[in-house]
Amino acid sequence: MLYLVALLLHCLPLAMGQYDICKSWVTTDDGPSWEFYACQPKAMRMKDYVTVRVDPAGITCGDPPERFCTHENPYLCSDECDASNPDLAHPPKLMFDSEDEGLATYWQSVTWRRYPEPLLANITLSWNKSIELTDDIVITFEYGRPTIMMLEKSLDNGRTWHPYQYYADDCMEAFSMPARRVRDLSTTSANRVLCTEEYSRWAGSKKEKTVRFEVRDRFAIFAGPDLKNMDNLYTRLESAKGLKDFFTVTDLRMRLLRPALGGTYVQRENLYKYFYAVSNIEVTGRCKCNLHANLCTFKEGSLQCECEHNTTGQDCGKCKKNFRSRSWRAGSYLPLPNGSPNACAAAGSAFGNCECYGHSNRCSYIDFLNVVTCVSCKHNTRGQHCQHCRLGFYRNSSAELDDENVCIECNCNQIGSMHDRCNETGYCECKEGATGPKCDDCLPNYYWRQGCFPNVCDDELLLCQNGGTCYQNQRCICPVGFKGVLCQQSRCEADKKDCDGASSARGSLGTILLGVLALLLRGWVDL
Ligand SMILES: *[C@@H]1O[C@H](CO)[C@@H](O)[C@H](O)[C@H]1NC(C)=O
Ligand SMILES: *[C@@H]1O[C@H](CO)[C@@H](O)[C@H](O)[C@H]1NC(C)=O
Ligand SMILES: *[C@@H]1O[C@H](CO)[C@@H](O)[C@H](O)[C@H]1NC(C)=O
Ligand SMILES: *[C@@H]1O[C@H](CO)[C@@H](O)[C@H](O)[C@H]1NC(C)=O
Ligand SMILES: *[C@@H]1O[C@H](CO)[C@@H](O)[C@H](O)[C@H]1NC(C)=O
Ligand SMILES: [Ca+2]
Repeated sequence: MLYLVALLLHCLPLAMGQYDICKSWVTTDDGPSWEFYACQPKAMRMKDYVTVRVDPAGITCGDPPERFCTHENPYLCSDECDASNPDLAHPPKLMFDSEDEGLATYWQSVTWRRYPEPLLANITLSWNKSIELTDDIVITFEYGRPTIMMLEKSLDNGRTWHPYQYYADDCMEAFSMPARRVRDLSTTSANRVLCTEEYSRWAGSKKEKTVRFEVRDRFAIFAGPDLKNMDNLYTRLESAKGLKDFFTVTDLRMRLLRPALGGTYVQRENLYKYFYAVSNIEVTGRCKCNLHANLCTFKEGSLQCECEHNTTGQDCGKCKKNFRSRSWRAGSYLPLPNGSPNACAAAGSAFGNCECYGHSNRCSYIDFLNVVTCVSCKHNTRGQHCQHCRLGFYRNSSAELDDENVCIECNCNQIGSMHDRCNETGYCECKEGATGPKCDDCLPNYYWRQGCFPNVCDDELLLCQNGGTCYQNQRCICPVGFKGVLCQQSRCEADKKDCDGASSARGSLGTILLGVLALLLRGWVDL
């Protein structure tokens, strides 16, 4: 009986479907214990957890109230948008409500009354959490789909943005890109960013309302048309570089660049029929938990993985304190079918008591010293416990010892510094004349030219003489007739051949004046 229970429990992960559970209590010949598996949360309707921002300010219709027409009925402009009237307002939140049967609720922009200035709008969706897309993104437009738009994504909470897909009724004209279809992509191009014309042509505003970002078609390249062969997809996600990240986002942005035109050119006499109206944005995905959690909950306004395997963090992206004897790793879909949990291990459990602060997976016993030491410390660390920074790096004072960013490169200026090392606050040791934390500046009275050199001339002590001018502290540019570092020397004096009897009256205005002054003084004395 006990054996049967154990067998049942053991089979549980298979019975529940792939990667649904993180651990199970199993009985083996050695007694009962936990067994761990790679696991991931279920896919969810992500629009329920999103925050939205619509730009620019004033793009939402209704303030002031405005009439609009439709392409079906362009001269019957009886519809009105009025932000102050709940029945006639079209705020952004109507893109995310549940659409009951019947009338659609939608966000609507102002009309294109400023034509020919372009009518531009950005709709930015933010989750403050990495999401892995598991199905198509579907955007529903009432009154016609844009003739030009773009989808962008961010992987770092909106700090940087990347194009995700281009949409236009003429890709060449709008983006100088050839039109392609996701269905025609191959295994090597599954993560290509392309321009499609499938969702931008006029087909009547009631007929074709949706614009898609095709996730399923891309999955189907590996998993087959009905997504039956998910094992193949998971294997590819694990091995193909950049493929997993391609389906991962923290933010999405729709850049609406030109509204529906009703299948013809822009009719200037009736601009009230051009605008954007979005009734729904469907995003299906799961929290990215690095295969260390099968639950993701909405807490304090953000999605959060319920981490297992002794990991922690919003995405289970690091090991819990006291479980850092090897460096953190994401779980893996491989080997099929249960994957590898790659759990974090308690300090002391694996290798005696050797803490490596998560910078090494291996310890080794050094016989003649009788110590256990970490091997191949990563992240630019070194030492028995990977607790020091390698030469040429210094300690990041705002990072804990187990942080990947714990060591910062010194980055000493190669020319200005003595060597590539720095002190604990990142200061490099400078050669004579150089200064600054990285030795890439010069002290006063030095100039930079492949290193710091003492000034040859300046405006204070090392003045160029005889009317010479100082060029970038490097040399005096002397007037004709003078030479020397500070133009202090007359060419005649140096080379008597160049001068004749008139040489006594030579020199700059200064010397002449001095001579005249001397003569005057003598005259004065004679009197
Ligand atoms: C939309 O976002 C892009 C960056 O993704 C920005 O360059 C552009 O100015 C924005 N447009 C509007 C209308 O806010
Ligand atoms: C984003 O999520 C993190 C982690 O859950 C949280 O600390 C932070 O306050 C959130 N930021 C916003 C703007 O919601
Ligand atoms: C995590 O740590 C607990 C002890 O706090 C231990 O019982 C459990 O087996 C560990 N889990 C994994 C996956 O190592
Ligand atoms: C120092 O560590 C913090 C925390 O991990 C990190 O945010 C920061 O970027 C690091 N500084 C540098 C210069 O790498
Ligand atoms: C590092 O060098 C700078 C400049 O010489 C100095 O101001 C700083 O105190 C030094 N820091 C340490 C920890 O020695
Ligand atoms: Ca709606």
